[in-house]
Amino acid sequence: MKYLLSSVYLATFLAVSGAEHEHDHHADQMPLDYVKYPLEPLYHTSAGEVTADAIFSGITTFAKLPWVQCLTKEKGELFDIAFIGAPFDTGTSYRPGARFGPAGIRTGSRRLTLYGGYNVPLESNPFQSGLKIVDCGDIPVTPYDNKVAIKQIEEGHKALLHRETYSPLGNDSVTGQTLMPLSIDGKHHPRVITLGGDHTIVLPLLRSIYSAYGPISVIHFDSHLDTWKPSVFGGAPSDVAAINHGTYFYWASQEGLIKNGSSIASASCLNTHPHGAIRTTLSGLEDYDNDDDAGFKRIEAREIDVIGTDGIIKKIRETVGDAPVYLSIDIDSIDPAFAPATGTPETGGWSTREIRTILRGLDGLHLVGADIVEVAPAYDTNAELTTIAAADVLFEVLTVMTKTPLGKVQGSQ
Ligand SMILES: [Mn+2]
Repeated sequence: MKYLLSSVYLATFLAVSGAEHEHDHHADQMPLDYVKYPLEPLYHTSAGEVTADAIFSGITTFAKLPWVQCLTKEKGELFDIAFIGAPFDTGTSYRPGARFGPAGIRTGSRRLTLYGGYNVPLESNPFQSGLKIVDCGDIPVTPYDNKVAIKQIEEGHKALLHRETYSPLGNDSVTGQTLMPLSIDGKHHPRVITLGGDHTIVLPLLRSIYSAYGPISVIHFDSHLDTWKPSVFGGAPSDVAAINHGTYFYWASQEGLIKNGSSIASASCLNTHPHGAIRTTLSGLEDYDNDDDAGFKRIEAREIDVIGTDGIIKKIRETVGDAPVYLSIDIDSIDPAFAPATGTPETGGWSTREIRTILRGLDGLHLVGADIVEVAPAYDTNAELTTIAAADVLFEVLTVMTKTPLGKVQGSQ
């Protein structure tokens, strides 16, 4: 824990002094702080034997990253990428249990750094990227009142998003020109990866994202549309019921948090949000009109049989273009054979191999933030299939994020 303490001290000192951050110690702040490798432990017995304080022992954080209490006593701690849990599941329509998702995903992630964390296909180690990556624990979320919970999630996310980054944005790797932030407030924001939680949490997350980036494009992996009108999807009883895990994108669209589209013919180019792995039943085809209005472009799960992962990646990239983009992954996009522990499982989905390939295909995009949702560990197998799948999916997301700085060269789009 030696380094952790010194970094807290350093951050506090810099915050007080207002000095520019020095980053020549980046090599030291890789997240494998107290568990560098299983055979390189910090603890030695009196006989000089080593005890592997690693992977299957010790307190569990995402990928064994340093735990920083970002929302409470370490509010001054800076980071570049933060994992945060949102343990909320009172917006589910079928099987509840995603409130235990953050804890489950962390358990599934323990082995990510066993061999050091180098991502072979992406030729990069996200844990040695030089960025400071931490696990901020969970946002406190009430299980008794959705209205309050949704506000808590928004405020918790905003508190992280509007913190100064640990590292400067830097220069373009090709031209050497200074990079400019992609935000509308002109600031360089850290990136937050949220561990859900049911999918309802994306409404408050997008409210937070909007506060920094304005109306955003979204890449959404899910077996379901989640743009349903509340009147269609369980929202009739009350205003609280109207915001749930099948309607949050409807509200995000209504509130202008995401770029809106149009179902009018020939205007499909306006639809900037690719949905991948869609295979839900519908109340009727009018659900698709509604989905179009919210700006989504559907990529059905079964299309992979014809166009393959390359074709899926191409469709996603053509839809979203170069715009800054938010990524939301419902674990139910993956087939229940690979990820059974979820609220509304649908057969006929993608394999873990396929979705990981597709996520690596987002390399180079400007991901401003991401989440994985609907992991409900109570329905998992003893082999922890789902939580491991969720963690591995986030490993790809994290690698893509660390490879591409969140900036643009002045004058470019
Ligand atoms: Mn969903």
